[in-house]
Amino acid sequence: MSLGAIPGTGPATSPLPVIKKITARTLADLPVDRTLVMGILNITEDSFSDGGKYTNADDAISHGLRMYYGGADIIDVGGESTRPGADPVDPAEEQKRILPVIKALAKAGAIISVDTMHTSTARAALEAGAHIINDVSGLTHEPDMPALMAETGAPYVLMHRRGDAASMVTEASYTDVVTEVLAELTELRERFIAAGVKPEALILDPGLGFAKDHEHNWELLNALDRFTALGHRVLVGTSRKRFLGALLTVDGKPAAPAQRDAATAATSALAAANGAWGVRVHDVPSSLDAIKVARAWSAARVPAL
Ligand code: PMM
Repeated sequence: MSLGAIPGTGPATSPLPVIKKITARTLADLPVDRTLVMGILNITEDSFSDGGKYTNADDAISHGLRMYYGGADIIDVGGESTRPGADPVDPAEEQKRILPVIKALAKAGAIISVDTMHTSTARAALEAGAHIINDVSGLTHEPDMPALMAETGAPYVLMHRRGDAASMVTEASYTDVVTEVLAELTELRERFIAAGVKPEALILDPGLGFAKDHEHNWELLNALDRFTALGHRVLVGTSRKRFLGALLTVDGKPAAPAQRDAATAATSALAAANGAWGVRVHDVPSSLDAIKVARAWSAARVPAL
């Protein structure tokens, strides 16, 4: 799909000769009465679930628009795989992959987060129309990130991770994973606040699968209330991850990534019921439905006599 074919950005794509007016949305337009759904758009060769599917800009834009018009509140655009063992991507290459896609999606009115560990990419993405920076590095990568976020004031996802893509598997060692992840995130949060970032701009993420084994992920999910108690918005990323594949093992074989969406939707409903601000998912409609169910369920609560 070319840029001109995006509804509202060129001649009408419907039979009616009407040019739909797009008003650029802001974060203030996001719903506040339910958990938000962030649709994943990886423009990478090697992400574990969708690597290689959207490597050209037109395919990536089409998929981003599909998620946006399918109800995604935020589109999370990434140009570097974060899976264990992934090869690093040069920021110039990362920007070549993501900037045209960010510009097109922003023009269509989408709210965009950008999955990057690089300050130069974060800055360029915000200038291209992105709204949120989603940094999975746990500040292990570029120490200038707090200064950039203080300067721009943009919301920032502060995710917990130990080590880097090469070392994080061996760093998944904890005595009490919940207490240790909370303590490490709190320490990182203080570095952002000391640099001048407003607390309300910080979105915390326990970083499921990043230096965590399957049991760690379940324990962290079970303790979401301890993360929300820190007073920040909390984002949760379970989508299609290996711990769900392992849970769904049949005949000794873990379920393939594409067969993990129902389990992902179940975690979205539970995350919503436990106060998550957002869930980051590959399949938007199933998580959106699951969140609506969770919301209807808790809205019907009547005080006990
Ligand atoms: N997981 C992945 C990538 N980015 N960002 C946040 N904030 N939280 C996550 O859990 C997270 C992330 C890995 O999944 P992918 O390879 O399917 O994108």
